Amino acid sequence: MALAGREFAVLISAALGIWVRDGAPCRDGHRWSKRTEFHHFVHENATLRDAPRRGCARVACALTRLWGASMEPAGPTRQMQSAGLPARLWGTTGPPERLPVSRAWFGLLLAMASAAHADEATLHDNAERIILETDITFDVDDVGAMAVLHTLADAGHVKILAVNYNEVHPNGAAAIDAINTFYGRSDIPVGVYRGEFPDPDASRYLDHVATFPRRLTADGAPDALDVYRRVLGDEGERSVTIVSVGFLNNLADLLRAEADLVASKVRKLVVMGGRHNDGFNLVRHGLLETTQEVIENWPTPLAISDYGGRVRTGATLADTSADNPVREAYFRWFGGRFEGRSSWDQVAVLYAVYGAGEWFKDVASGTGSLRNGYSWQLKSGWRTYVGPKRSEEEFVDLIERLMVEPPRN
Ligand SMILES: [Ca+2]
Repeated sequence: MALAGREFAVLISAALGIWVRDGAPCRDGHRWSKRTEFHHFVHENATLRDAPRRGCARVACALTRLWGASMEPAGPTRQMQSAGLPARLWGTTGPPERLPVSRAWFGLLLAMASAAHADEATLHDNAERIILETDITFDVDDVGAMAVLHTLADAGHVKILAVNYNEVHPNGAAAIDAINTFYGRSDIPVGVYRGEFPDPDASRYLDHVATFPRRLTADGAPDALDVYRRVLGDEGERSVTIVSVGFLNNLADLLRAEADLVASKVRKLVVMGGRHNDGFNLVRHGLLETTQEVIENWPTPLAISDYGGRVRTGATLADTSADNPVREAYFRWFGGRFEGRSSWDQVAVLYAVYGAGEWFKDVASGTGSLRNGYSWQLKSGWRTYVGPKRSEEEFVDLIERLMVEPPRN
């Protein structure tokens, strides 16, 4: 990279320093500073409020990462890539070292010359393609999981293909659609379960969230199986990750009807449920045998995730805007105040997007079991269990930030 010589870089830095001035407001409330928060600008590339600068930052981020791998193998860029997470997710571990200024400024120059905006489709080329299965009704961490997914979609790390609902509350699909709409994605398909479902749960928040702007009517959502057929049919071979943070009834229907479609299009399934003797997602509403059927026969790798009970998040939603349905859900769930709630579902979503790495490890020895005595052997690349690699405090910080980040658009 002889062209990115020091003198040239200093010259460009000076020019860009005038354009992207110190103190420019970022969406997360920070002020950008060339000296102290360069990483904040380049790698937290969706934070600047100003759209042209934000677009340039995204392109610069990609260029810097591309060059960073070859120019400085041991540098912080490599560390970020191995983590697989945006810099904002480093949380309480502190920011990484600042990037070499010459390299990063040179990236900015080319970004300005080539494009003012990064196209969303381009951002999604390498994004994890996710379908969320949620029982968003009783507990509120499903809402937090949706917020996390949307923020990661804003960062270009996720493409949300569909959200399917496996409970039967009449306002469940409407509330899901209201959350999607708040984040600017009212086009996401929402499918619902329409089979037998004994003892459905009441909800403290769905009726309230459903009053927020949305596209769907309360009973206008298609069957979840139809959504799976259509969405999976359009996707590439073994390209889709399904993350279930609720019951497995929709997935059992899918498996019975379209096993070949699952085997060909799904890459992995992540299930939020207890590894041993689960008492909620894997057993309630008469679904214990259904759960066994899915775990026994699912034709792709399947990971069980049950971490997050003491990772309490959502309290700082109080500081977000009143038009935020995620804020409303947590407010109603706590009976008119803001507190932190367990984050089982957000953790499962994070693992679904990033897999084993800086934050998680795959446990592939031992067993898992259900309350009916069925047990399965853990095996690398087939049936695994999600183990956390960071502290509860680090998970709280990470998830809290992702949940309160305002929508990009
Ligand atoms: Ca849930």
